[in-house]
Amino acid sequence: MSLLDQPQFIAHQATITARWESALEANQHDCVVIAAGANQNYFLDDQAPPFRPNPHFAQFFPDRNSEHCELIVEPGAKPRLLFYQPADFWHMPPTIPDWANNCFRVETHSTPESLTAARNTYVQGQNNVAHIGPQPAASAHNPAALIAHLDFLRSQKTPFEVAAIRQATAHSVRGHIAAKAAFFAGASEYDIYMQFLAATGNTAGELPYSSIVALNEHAGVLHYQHYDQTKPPAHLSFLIDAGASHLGYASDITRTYSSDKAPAEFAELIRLLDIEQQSLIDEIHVGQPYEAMHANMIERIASVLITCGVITCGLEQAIADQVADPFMPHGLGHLIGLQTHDVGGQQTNTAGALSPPSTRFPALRLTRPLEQNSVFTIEPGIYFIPMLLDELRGSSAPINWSLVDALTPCGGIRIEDNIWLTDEGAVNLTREAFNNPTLGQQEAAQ
Ligand SMILES: [Mn+2]
Repeated sequence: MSLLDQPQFIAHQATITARWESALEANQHDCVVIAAGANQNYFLDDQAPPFRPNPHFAQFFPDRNSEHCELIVEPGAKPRLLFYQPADFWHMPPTIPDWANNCFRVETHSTPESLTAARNTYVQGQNNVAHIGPQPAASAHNPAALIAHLDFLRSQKTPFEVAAIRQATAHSVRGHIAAKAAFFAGASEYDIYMQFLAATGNTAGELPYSSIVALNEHAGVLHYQHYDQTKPPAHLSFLIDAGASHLGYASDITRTYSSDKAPAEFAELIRLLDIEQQSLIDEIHVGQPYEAMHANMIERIASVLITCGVITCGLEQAIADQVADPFMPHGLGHLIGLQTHDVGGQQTNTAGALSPPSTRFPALRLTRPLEQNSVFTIEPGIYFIPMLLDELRGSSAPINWSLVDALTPCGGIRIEDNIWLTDEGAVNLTREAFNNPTLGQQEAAQ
């Protein structure tokens, strides 16, 4: 049964409606118009990328077939859905899903003009109407204070949202299993990507972010963006950072593999990083400051690099001198949900106060203490990036350069899981799916 037909979806609607009501009250808006938005063509072209609705709209209406639709949320009343259903023989016009009638007062419009006229009638006489959406609006367009309020609350996932992320994780894990097999069969990056995509059940346009499919030294490019159709002379290493989506919710998963052609130290680094990542996840609890976890992971990485002979001094000195920092130039993780890098990660309250990361970890997207029912990634990495490491060559840095040179053709390592934090501790949604890859298949078929 689809998640949208389950009682938890009705409960989700009630929760987010209540959030909007409190946010509207706190910011003195009588009501809000939330527009799904409309696609924009490429410059001088009649083609557009796949449509992604305004995430504030998608949280109520998790269906991409919602271009030009609008919601009106007004405290004390069932939200109103103005559904856009054009008479169009070029495209398949969207139909109102059955579940929508349980959640909204639904009405259909066949032209944008009729929809706009109806909306203006409904909000007439209301004070300080907020409009949230990509297209310009007459009044209170995307008020920052209102959006900050909602962004802060978005970190707390409803049971429906956790279930959707769980399904998205299951889809992605099926792709990862197919991709791993393709790597060990000697496929090109392009062919591995195709195997990944086919196994997820997503179209490319539904993926939450561009998959990173990197062989050998390409694994050392943090956001490597190509899919090489040529097989490399040898398959040393494989890094895949690729998620899938379900009902608009994202998963974000990374795995790294070593072949027997890579130096033995590379496989050992993967094995030890995996142990440290899981050990860190075991310690996660509500209230923990995320930046402290990042610092803790850097210490663990220093220890791993010493064990494998990359760092040549003792642990105390490696920590004091921050020797491991250039091997992990990225953040430990981020919130995830309707957006791959979900909003509010550096916010400390509904008023929009920010806590930026320290200058030592500028790439960290998540700095607020971890809360119950948040979903976030834990994704440590060990990279051999010449641009970063070459700055240290010739210095007294305690680094075994000949080993670095031997490992650089393997690029780098990242291991990324999606974590749901409950009052009883961390639930690792990603490991759960790898342990049961048929999870979510029934849902995917719908
Ligand atoms: Mn990530």
